[in-house]
Amino acid sequence: MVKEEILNLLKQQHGWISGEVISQQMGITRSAVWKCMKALKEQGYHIESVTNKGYRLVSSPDVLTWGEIHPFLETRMLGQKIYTYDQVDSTNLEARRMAERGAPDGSLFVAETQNQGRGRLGRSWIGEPGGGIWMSLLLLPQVKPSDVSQITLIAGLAVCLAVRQYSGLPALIKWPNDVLIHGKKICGILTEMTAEIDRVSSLVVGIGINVNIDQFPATLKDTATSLSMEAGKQFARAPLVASVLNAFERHYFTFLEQGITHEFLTQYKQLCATLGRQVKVVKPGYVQEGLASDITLAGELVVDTGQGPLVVNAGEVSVR
Ligand code: BT5
Repeated sequence: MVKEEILNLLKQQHGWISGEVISQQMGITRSAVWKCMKALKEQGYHIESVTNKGYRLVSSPDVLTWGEIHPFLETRMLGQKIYTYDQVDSTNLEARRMAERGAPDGSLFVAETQNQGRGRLGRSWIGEPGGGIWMSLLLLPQVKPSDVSQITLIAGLAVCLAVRQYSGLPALIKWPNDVLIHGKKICGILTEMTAEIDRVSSLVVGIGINVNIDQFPATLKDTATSLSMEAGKQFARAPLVASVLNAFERHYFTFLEQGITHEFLTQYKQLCATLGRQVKVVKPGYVQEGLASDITLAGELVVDTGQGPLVVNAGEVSVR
């Protein structure tokens, strides 16, 4: 924590700050200051130190720590507690484990590498170390299990808005919550809950965003993309994490008070690439084709099949 506070001081200073001043402000010895600077340098911070001048922060590494994410956060709850990992099996699994150990509402779990990254329906999520944002949010809302599909829509819109604002790229949502750029997947979301019959006990929203990845394995190269491939440049990840959380919290708090609003749905539909497209609905033992024509306030997709509208809230939809 002392290290984080020293980092904050360096960031606020925008220039030289003496070891003497830091040690007085923090109430620690000069040698403790030196040790913290050494640890920050080892983490990748470029800090100059000159006798009689002190210390100066030259540049920060692209790390997803509290110190890098927090300055960009405008939230009251989301990300107020951040758990960071170099490596974890899956941030969703870790969030669930930590929920059982009392992690607070809104906690963020973020890892540089997942060795068991998970998609929906037992599929896997592939993400190279440090190439993206692999994170999960723990939410403890007082809602019914049937409300969870709406929170899933909020997550999709939040990522879409954040990616657009941060990168200027034309991100769109594939219902319910994949985010695509030029038809290729840049983000996948896995929402998992533990619930009793009529009440959600905890909800984990796992979000994977491909940021600085320049090559995908052959199996994904036609369907996946990253911000760096689309924009031709690298992006710092921490501000994007914060933008997603900022957008998520705005819509999430409104949802907890009012449910899904017409304003939300209008914005969602404007950014939804699935509407107006021919889709195939695949459920166990059942395949139907039709035109995706609307999204309901409950978050379901309406598909016109020619034999009346089909309302889809689970199962799989693929755009033809
Ligand atoms: C998803 O599932 O898209 C949800 C992915 C959620 C990942 C995050 S990362 C942080 C958190 N912790 C986890 O363990 N998971 C969450 P689904 O719609 O089932 O899509 C999975 C499919 O997407 C795979 O079968 C691949 O075809 C494809 N895929 C895998 N990795 C990808 C990537 N990096 N980019 C784009 N597509 C990918």
